[in-house]
Amino acid sequence: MSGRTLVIGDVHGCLAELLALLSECGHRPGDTVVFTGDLVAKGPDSGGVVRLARRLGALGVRGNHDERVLGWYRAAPGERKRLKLKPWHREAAEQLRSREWEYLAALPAFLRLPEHGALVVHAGLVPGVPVEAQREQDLFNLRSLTPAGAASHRIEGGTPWAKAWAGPETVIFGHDAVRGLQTFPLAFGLDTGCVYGGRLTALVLPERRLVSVPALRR
Ligand SMILES: [Mn+2]
Repeated sequence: MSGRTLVIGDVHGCLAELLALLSECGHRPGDTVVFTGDLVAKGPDSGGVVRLARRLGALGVRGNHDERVLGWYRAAPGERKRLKLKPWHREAAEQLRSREWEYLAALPAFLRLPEHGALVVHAGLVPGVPVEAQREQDLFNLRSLTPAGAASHRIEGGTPWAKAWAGPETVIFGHDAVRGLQTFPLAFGLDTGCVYGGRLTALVLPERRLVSVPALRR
């Protein structure tokens, strides 16, 4: 029997909850773990999360917070001070060592899981636009479509982009902790706000079963 694929929403340095979720899923050798991005920042142990992801050989995509922290990594030492990182980005950057940086930097902006007819992105896709032609800023930040059909990174004044997604792939994404779990026939939003005291959620493929664990702190 071939292994399963566990797609996991925004971890944000919540290592203890990630370990609990893997256990709750019955994670075993042969399973493929995939992250929807924002592995780091805001939570307590970004370094531990990336170390575990690397050790598991996990796949995944970069999120907007991963990008912010990677911006510091990619900058020349003399430019770093001028980036004015937020404290939670600086703290994450201080927790990463070279192998973890390399792992995070190598994550793509989108990932196809052809065996599941699925596509993983951190935030979203503008319906009707091929993934290769999407703007990176939308892949990392999209939340809504305005009534005129424009991409919006906000919640207010728009509807979830995933509601308008007509395939053909099933898209699995994170990023929208305010809306929380989103389940549409062809799109699953898995950011259930663990770092804000919500839950950490996985979608188990091929059976499309949702598994989640509560945050350990508020
Ligand atoms: Mn995000």
